[in-house]
Amino acid sequence: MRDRILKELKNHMGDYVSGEELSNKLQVSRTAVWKYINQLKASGYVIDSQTKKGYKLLESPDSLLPYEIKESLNTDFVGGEIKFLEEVDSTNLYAKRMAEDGFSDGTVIIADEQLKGKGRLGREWVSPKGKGIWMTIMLKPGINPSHAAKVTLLAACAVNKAISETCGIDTRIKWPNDIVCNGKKLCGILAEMGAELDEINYLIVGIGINVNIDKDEFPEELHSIATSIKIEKGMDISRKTLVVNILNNFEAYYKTFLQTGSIAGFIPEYKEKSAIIGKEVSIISSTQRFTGKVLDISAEGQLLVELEDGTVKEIISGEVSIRAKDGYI
Ligand code: BT5
Repeated sequence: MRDRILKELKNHMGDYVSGEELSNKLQVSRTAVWKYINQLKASGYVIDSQTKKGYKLLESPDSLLPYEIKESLNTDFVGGEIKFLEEVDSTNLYAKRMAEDGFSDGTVIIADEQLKGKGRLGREWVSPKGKGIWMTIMLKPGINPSHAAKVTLLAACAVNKAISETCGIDTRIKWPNDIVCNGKKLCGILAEMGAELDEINYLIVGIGINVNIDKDEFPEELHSIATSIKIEKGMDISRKTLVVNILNNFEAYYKTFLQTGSIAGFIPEYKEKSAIIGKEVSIISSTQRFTGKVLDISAEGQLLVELEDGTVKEIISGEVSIRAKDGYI
């Protein structure tokens, strides 16, 4: 309902719309209209209220309310349903709970703040209020679980393209799931699934992007490894525009993957934007740490690393963390 009221206010941009008209059109009481108007004000919308005239929208914030996003979206099914939460533990956890009850393919969960944002392997993802894009795309790909990791790679490609096109900064992909800028992490992607042995029931792709975070707003321990679009660009960026471009790009890439059953077509772009090809890296798995030189990324998305003894090791997405020998990357 909040979304429908926002839509009406935008349709009457520059004019007042009376509480009575809203209440008749949307079939809710005038008290309910007043309540939703107050919610919009609390989210940063500047709305003038006059007893005789009604409500007039004066200013919109950089809000991620579904209506704001849908208005500019150009997709068939990604973002067909959007759930916006002011606050959540984690959009991935929320999506998993929601998946149990069924969902439509392409549903997007977006939160303004995450209290327990998740990284890989139980790590934490810092997600301050109103400063980033913390969102999860819920999918029903009907593919074998062994192909799930490919969706992380195609998501990284799509998000990387959206960030550099929208913000005009040179971002790179650090295999498999990070987007970095000037050697620091700007975005992390966490894909998780619920599956039978031979088929995925649901695949959720969590995307975390540091958008308008200032340096001193990161916790101390992230100062040397994290950055934001604002830090790199030197100005605030519209989260809404970026979300729209990500969803548009993601759907295009994902459809190609479903049609061809392969990510081979994206690998040249992925490699061109890679932050690590040709670099000496440390590879850290749960059981060991070794160093090597990144030679290539295969058509299937595996990392090919030449070890010090000259042997070439194929690494599958998800099993390791990578650091440059002398820093983050
Ligand atoms: C990731 O994990 O990079 C995946 C992050 C996915 C976050 C999204 S937000 C929406 C959705 N809902 C969730 O709950 N999660 C997803 P990993 O590669 O494990 O990196 C985690 C590490 O990055 C942490 O241990 C920190 O060192 C660092 N880190 C934490 N918060 C960060 C931030 N905001 N920016 C940069 N680095 C961060």
